[in-house]
Amino acid sequence: MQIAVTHKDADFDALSSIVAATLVYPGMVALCPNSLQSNVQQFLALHKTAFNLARDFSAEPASVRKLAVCDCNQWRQVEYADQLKQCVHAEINLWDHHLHAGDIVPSWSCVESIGATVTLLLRVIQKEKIAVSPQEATLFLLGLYEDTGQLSFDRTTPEDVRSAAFLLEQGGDLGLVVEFLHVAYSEEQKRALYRLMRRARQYQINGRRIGIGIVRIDQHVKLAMVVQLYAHIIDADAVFVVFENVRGGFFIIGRSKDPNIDVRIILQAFGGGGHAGAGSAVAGPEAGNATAIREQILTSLYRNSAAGPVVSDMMSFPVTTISPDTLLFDAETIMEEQGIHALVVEEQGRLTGLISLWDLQKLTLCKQRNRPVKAFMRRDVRTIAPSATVREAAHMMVREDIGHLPVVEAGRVVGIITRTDIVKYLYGML
Ligand SMILES: [Mn+2]
Repeated sequence: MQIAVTHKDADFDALSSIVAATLVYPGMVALCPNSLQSNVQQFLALHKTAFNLARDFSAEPASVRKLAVCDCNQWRQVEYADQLKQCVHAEINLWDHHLHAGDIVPSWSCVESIGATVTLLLRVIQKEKIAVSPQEATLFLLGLYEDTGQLSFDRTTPEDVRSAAFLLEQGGDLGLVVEFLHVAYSEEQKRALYRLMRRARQYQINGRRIGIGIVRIDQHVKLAMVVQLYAHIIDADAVFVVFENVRGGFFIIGRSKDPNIDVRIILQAFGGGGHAGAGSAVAGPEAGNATAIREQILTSLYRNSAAGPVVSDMMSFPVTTISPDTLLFDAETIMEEQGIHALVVEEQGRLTGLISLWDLQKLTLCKQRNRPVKAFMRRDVRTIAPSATVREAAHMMVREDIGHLPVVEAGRVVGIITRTDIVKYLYGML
């Protein structure tokens, strides 16, 4: 007897992984958890017979030779954990993309930082040329798309994307994938979202936009989707929502799309877990009140979200400056000679304007170039402090569509940061 198991409240990656395990290990049975996420449940209602799933654990524990544990590494997350632990003759193979150590001790494991657990199993399926039916391909695609945010999340790897291509070749149906990934929000979810939008506060922490909300709930609601949508609407780098139930318990959900904000580390303080990008924690009344939890999250965010490089690390220095009386013709010559695209205009050591090559190129008549810079320069120049993060500079440039930001400290221009610097930063070339 060989069994594939996964975590309770199974999502598509969990279900995909145990079904894929039955392909990788001939003779293995996938033990489907009783608790499934609602869209997984709807998908299975339609595809009940397409997969070889066992719905309850009926094997004699001593007869189990192999256990493939997929997409989780903690016994408390696995249904039938008590019976499974009695499978003393079973060799445990662990397939997972959660890197923190759990209490399930495998004799063999394939644990990697990758978008979806199913990608790890698909590696074997492709290598061994194991046949995949269109229904299986559709399910695997759902797992892959759900866990990678349709191949957009930070931890998505080139191999995840290649696996998606492979699954399409096997007849995976994108129409079904889209249908089951986007399930309609229930009335309760909508109410929770309205309440969250009204109550949540936004913070700027080390140049990042963080939303933190406290919401009281009086009934069972699938909250992860609500938090996801909230994060999307406010365009936050990270969000944390403390849900408080009538019995004084707390359910905290965190989401982050910033590689420097690790949700798992922040929620560990409340006994939670998950990924760097998504996690949750359940806390009892001993955690205090919701406001105290919010304060603790904020403290932890200030401490744990690395500020990243600052403007002074990458600004150009020294800055070539000209006076407002410099002729435009001369300004253009200076830029050409120095290979720069903008000049800072200063008068008695004070920033008074900025002129860019782009501005000059708009002047078509030659005689206009005999006029002083002050006739054409921009006077409403946005500046940034040397201690600001490069991220803040990037936001400002994108928001205001500007190519050059003079770096100003105590009223003096100490450097300049350009669009090219920002692009280099965004692409990690520094
Ligand atoms: Mn997963």
